[in-house]
This record gives sequence, structure tokens and C-alpha cells, in this order.
Amino acid sequence: MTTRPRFVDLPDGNARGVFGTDDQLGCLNLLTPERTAAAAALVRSGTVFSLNAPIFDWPDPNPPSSPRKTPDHEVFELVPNVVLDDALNHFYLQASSQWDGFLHVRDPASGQFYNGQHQPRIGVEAWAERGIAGRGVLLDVAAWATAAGEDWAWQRRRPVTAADLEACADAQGVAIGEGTILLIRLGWETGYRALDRDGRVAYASSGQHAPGLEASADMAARLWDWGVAAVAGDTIALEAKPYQDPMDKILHTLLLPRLGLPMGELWLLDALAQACAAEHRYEFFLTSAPLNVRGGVGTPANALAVM
Ligand code: UVW
Repeated sequence: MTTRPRFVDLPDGNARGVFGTDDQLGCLNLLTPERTAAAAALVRSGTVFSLNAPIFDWPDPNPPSSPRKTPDHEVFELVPNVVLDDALNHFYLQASSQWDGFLHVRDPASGQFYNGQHQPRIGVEAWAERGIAGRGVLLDVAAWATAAGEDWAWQRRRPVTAADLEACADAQGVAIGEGTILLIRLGWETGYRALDRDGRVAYASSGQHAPGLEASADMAARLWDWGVAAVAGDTIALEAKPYQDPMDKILHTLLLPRLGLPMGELWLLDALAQACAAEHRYEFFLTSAPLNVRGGVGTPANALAVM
């Protein structure tokens, strides 16, 4: 691969054409076969961490503003008394642990999806046909901030800056090189698990405040210049919620249509974070198999980390 431009050299922070005029993989192109092979060498104990929450009840309920219907799982007999079959009704691809695909957000300034795509033509099938595998790095921002004496709260808006990410990586002794799949733990899983049903309903109707990545050119620049191939976290939006900027300034816009950087949300990261802390090792082999849905806007992550 030829040298990528630095963020400062991208016109309007837009990477259109950097990976080819017809490209629909964006920063996933940084997961080269050489890097994936090197990442496989990170497997030592062979312990596998599934990073996927249940499809139907994480989070539950979805926010009242969401048009998502209540899902249900139908099991039926295909051959009486012998063969069962099943179906997921109201299966929302962006409920639960997921990737936001490039058709999730248009750039409000240009009306274009990633790489100048005007019409929603190619979706997550492009990622599914390729598959995602490479070096994962976890930044446990919640643990880092708490250790630094901050009063961290999983249900309070707290923008995490590029400088925070750098300091957290330094404290953990991990480098984020080109082709890293970056996981950001914000402590959301722990907090949400502890809520009872009434607490979850109250949280859903109160705007789902959460810490998350800062929506700024500085953050977009840090992720791009590091060479992050994809970035995911444990909260609902990955970026701090509620959004405070107009739609052309939210991180979703800066990353998806402009940089072609996949964003993952609602990933389960607690068990992996515990293992990383115990081993003082924050890098691992990571795989994700997006669903092959033609024109898919998002997809379950189907992500595994292997230590
Ligand atoms: C937006 O609301 C923009 O994104 P998501 O549904 O991924 O949080």
C-alpha cells in the first residue's frame, strides 16, 4: 500500500479516493494479510472472548425515540416431531453489539456516503465478503481515568479526548500502530448490567447520557494518523452522548462518510478488560464476521478476541 496522506492533508477531512475510487472497505484496507498474520502470533493462551451481547435485550428497552419494534424469536416445526426451524422477527441489525456500516450516515455537507457514494448501493456486504481479522488493542479508559482519581460515571456525558487516548495507551504500555482495531472501554457494560428493569427504563427515557469519544477534528485526526482500521466501544454511540454538535460535526459524520472508519457500538468488553489487566497485555487477535446483507446499513459484530 502506498503511504497514506496525513489527516491534515485530507481535503475537508475527507478520505475520498485514498483507497481507490470504487473502494467500500475504507480503513479496513489497513488490515493487510501481513498484519493479520502478525496479529495471529499474539495468540498465547488461546482464551476466546465473545464480545457480543444478546441480540434482543442489550440494551433493553431501546430508547423511546428509536423506531425499533420489539423483537421476537419464533421457533416452529419444519417436520413435525423431527425438525425445528426458527426465525428472528423484527431483527434490527443495529440493535445490540454491532458495526455502523458506511450507509448509516451521510455527510450532511455533501449528501454523500463514504467515498462519494450518492445512492445507498453497497453496504455491509462489502465487509462481509472480506471478513475482519487483525490486531485488536483495548484501551480501558474507564479504568485508566478511575485510577487517575477521576470520578468516572458510565451514565454521564464525558468527552474522551485524543490526549486521553494517548495517555491511556501510555499508561497501559501499548502502541496503536497502523492496522489496529481499537476497542474503547468506557465502563458502560458494568453500569448497565447493574440496573434493574425500572432503572433501564428510566435510563432509556432520559437521553442515555454516556461518556464517549469526543466529536472533534482532533479525534478524527488521531484515529486516522494512528492508522486505526476500525474503532468500537461498549456504549450505545461510541461518541459522548447526548450529541452536542450539529450533525455535520458529530463523530459519526467525521468517521463514517468522511474517513471510511467503521464504528462499533455496544460491544461487551468487561471480561476481555479483566484478562488484559491480569496479563498486563492489551493486544490480542480479533475477528469479526459482518452479516452478508446486501445494502446492509449496519451489522451485528460477531466479534471474538483471542488472547
Ligand atoms: C446515530 O445516532 C448517529 O448513530 P447510532 O445509532 O449508531 O448511535
